[in-house]
Amino acid sequence: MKKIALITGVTGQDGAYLSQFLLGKGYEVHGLLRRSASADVIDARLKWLGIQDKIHLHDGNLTDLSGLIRVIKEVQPAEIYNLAAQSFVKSSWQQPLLTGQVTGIGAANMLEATRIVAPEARFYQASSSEMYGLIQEPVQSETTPFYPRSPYAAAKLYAHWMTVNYRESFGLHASSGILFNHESPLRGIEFVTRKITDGVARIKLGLAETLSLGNLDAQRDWGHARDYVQAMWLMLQQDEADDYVIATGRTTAVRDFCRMAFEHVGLNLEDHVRVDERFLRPAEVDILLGNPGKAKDKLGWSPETSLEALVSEMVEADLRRLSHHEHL
Ligand code: NAP
Ligand code: G4F
Repeated sequence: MKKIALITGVTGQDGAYLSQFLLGKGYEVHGLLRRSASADVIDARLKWLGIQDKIHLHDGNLTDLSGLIRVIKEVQPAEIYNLAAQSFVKSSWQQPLLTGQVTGIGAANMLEATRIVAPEARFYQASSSEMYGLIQEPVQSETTPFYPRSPYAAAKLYAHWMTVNYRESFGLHASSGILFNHESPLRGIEFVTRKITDGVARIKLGLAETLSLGNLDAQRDWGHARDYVQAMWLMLQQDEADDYVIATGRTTAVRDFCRMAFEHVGLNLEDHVRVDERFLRPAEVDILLGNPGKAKDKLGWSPETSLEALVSEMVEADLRRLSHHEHL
């Protein structure tokens, strides 16, 4: 009998890599798909990985509890990965209530649907290092106090505590992964790493001359999404549910990520990068740096991809994509 997994956010970066990983482990993978008028492009990431025909897709939306109950009832999953969210921090100031409804209440809907229909299922919540916000300790771990700095982070914090609460109140096997930034060639183009690697590829190919960015001094602990989805799975294989920081333990400024990407194609960032205040945020998270010690000790997890390898994989993928007019 194949183990059955249900993934919300299956069309996103992590959903695609997690699907690929679970298929490799012999799982039957089901995904929640929100209806879109652009149905032809919505599964672009699954197509990019060549797995679109192997996933069972179900119509549903995180804001629609009755639909979630229906899908969980139909699928009867052993493992549920709640990855769906309005995940772009900058947009959360423009759409604070929608972000709360999807990223916060949406997670509560998933927990509630699980409790009602599949209380034996193991549940993963995609928590975020953004919850640390205005950092209270120089290196953040599972015991560092939170200080959210955006509507997105506040919504994630609610979802995080609801996950802890459902574990403690109802005995759900519900774990929360506090993931630091993770990137890949499948990262959305609006996030800074992919914006940079796409911009560098365009400049290299003569399709653009400049790249406009916001705060170049912000620092992030960047890993590879392919490594991070393995940690999600490992959390659900433990006897006891728990919360884990997933990070590399190395932090890098946006400026230095950018420099590495330009140097990869033999160009200088100073010749091409412009600072545009449209990309600044009302409140910034200046620096994030995670301590993945607990994940290493208890899950046996460590990141495998260096930042250098990540930058080079992303730039090469964007060069290829633009040269072959591929959509993503
Ligand atoms: P992503 O690429 O933005 O994917 C988000 C997914 O959520 C997409 O599949 C999207 O569907 C879906 N979604 C959005 N609103 C929905 C709704 N109302 N109902 C159902 N589905 C909805 O995000 P990601 O980078 O893969 O991240 C996965 C999760 O981890 C997110 O919860 C994110 O907040 C969290 N996280 C990410 C990072 C990171 O560095 N990547 C770090 C910490 C936590 P469409 O394709 O239709 O838009
Ligand atoms: O790539 P970002 O948009 O990611 P951010 O805000 O750190 O959020 C991501 O990671 C979180 C985990 O910590 C996730 F929870 C969340 O869902 C998302 O995946 O921005 C990174 C940094 C910021 O400090 C931003 O101000 O880059 C800075 N930045 C500078 N110029 C820019 C730009 N960010 C974007 N998106 N675009 C710019 O032009």
